[in-house]
Formats: sequence, C-alpha cells, structure tokens
Amino acid sequence: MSKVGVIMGSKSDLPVMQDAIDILKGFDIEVEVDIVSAHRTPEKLFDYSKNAHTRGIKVIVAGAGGAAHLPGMVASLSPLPVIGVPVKSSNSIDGWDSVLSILQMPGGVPVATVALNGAKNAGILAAQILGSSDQCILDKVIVYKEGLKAKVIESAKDL
Ligand code: RP5
Repeated sequence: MSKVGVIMGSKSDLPVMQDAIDILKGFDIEVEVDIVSAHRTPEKLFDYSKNAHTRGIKVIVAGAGGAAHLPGMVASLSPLPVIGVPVKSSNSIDGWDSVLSILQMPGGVPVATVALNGAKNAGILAAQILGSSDQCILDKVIVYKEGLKAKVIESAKDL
C-alpha cells in the first residue's frame, strides 16, 4: 500500500503538521510520522531520506521552522517528491525565515512549498500525487473538492 511520510524537525511542529496527518487519514491514506531534525539528527535525516522509498513511501511531507533545512536536505537525498511546510516557530521575523529557507531551492532539487503553516494543503497535495496513479484516492479527492464547492454555494444562500 502507498504511504505518505510526514516528518518534522521537532515535536513542537506537531500541532501544525497534524493538519497534514488528519487530512491524509481522512483520505484513508497510510501515514508514517517521525521527527527528523536536519541539524540535530543529521545521520537520521540521511538514513530516512535514503530509505523512505524502499518501504512504500511515495511522497514525503516535511515541515520545519526557523533555519528550515529539513525539506531541502531530504529532497537532496531522496528520489521521492518532497512537499515542504514552513512552520512559524518564532515570532522574530514572522516566519519568513522558515518560508525562505524552504522555498529558495537551487535548480534540480525541487521542494513543493506550501504556505506558512500550510500543512493541510501539503496533505491534500500528497493525496493528489498518489491519486494520479490510484483511482480510489483520486475519487476521494474528487469528492473532497465537490464538498468544498457545495460549502461555498450553500454559504451564498443566506446572504
Ligand atoms: C526547527 O526549530 C524545528 O522544526 C522547529 O520548528 C524549531 C524549534 O524547535 P524546538 O526548539 O521546539 O525543538 O528545527
């Protein structure tokens, strides 16, 4: 079964990253969650990145804050698509540290970066990537998007 790997630089990122975990589980997608710190557990980062694809993980969602090198370093080592979630972990520069650390990757090493604290969209994007080769997941994404549309149409009724 296809899995999504959701990793984060610290357990303190979990309240943000939980949105990715929840939406993926809502699509009945298996999620493997771990803490991997680019700066504090570099050996674990190397091992995780080199091996994730060998145990059924198809997409990696990686969240980190501050000098957020985790998604980029994972992307440098893994053949899998990496979705980066900038986590607003300090108030000093309003999360721009996280955003720019993840966004500004060199050519050849892409990270699909979502909005600050945008873990929900990261989860949806991971589901869509899996859905491109799995009709069952694609059908769930279609139902999800129909739900979004229905909510907007419903909200316009009592204006
Ligand atoms: C980053 O530093 C983590 O991703 C987290 O966003 C931030 C703070 O980490 P802790 O000090 O809470 O472990 O590496």
